[in-house]
Amino acid sequence: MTGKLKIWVSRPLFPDVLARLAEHFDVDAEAIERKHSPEQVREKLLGVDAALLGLADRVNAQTLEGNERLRVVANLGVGYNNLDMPALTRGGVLACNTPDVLNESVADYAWALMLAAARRVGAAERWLRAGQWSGGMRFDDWLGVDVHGKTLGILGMGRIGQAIARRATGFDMPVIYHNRSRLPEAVERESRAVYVDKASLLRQSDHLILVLPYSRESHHAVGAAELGLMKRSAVLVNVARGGIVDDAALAVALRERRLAAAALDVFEGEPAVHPDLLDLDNVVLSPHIASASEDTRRAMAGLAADNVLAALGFGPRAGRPPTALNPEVMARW
Ligand code: 8YV
Repeated sequence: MTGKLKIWVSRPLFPDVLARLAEHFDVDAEAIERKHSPEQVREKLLGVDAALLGLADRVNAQTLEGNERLRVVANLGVGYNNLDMPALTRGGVLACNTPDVLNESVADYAWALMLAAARRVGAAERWLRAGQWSGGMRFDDWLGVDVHGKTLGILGMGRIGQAIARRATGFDMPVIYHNRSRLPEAVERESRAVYVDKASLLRQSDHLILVLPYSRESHHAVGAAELGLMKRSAVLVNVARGGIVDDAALAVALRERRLAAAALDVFEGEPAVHPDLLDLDNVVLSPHIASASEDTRRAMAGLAADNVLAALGFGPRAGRPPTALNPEVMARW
């Protein structure tokens, strides 16, 4: 026992962030990316004071069982549906996430996916790489769906949704949104977004981007019935969480051309992808990388480290972790 606090970092991370942590902690950092079972998470957490976690690592009553030592878990992400907040709060464990620093990059990527799906970028590239262009191309081949001038719908209008909406100005797109609660008028004005009920959003959107948090209530928020309300020419984009879309129902709608195209960055049960989606050419698939720009991933890792260090009394913000979800637990330490 060195007397130093211990931290588990469950995903490979930037060396300079690990070095910062190592000034105050014994760092147990995973060198390779892998999925941990609940038993492995429990075992790791038993031996540490803090953890920096990937979103695949679930922390709940089971993984906290018998743990008297753990003080802080910091998620490498804004979403924290992997954390059972009541269980953490009961156990006196502080939870932190990385809001805001990723808003603009995730919004950029949502647009990238929307444009790629609408204009068939992935399928066209696969066709070209397969050497098929040499056989010629008809004037009416590769027809996609326009983006400019169409109605952009956003389901879930938090800070990322608002960043997505702001980008619509340059594309001359009216924006409609649905959210659990309506935004204050000033925010609506700034985002140029008009509130509609969910059914109207589904019916009127030419391009619909999902960016709502995952919860029991948002599970399969877009399933067969909701897809049935959408235009046949519509494009659906999910940068939120797998499980918000019923991927099996989506595959059927795409195969039957009841929806023009989709783009998914997240999947129910990822890294597994529903096999029916893999067979389709009118869906763009990407491996949960909406926040993965150099600057943003560095900012996320830095913020997660800031939270842990501050929570445990180090650095300029000692005692005041910048983005804690349940700061009230610190009074019980
Ligand atoms: C992931 C995300 O954190 O922030 C979130 O909630 O889903 C992403 O930014 C990131 O892809 C690492 O898994």
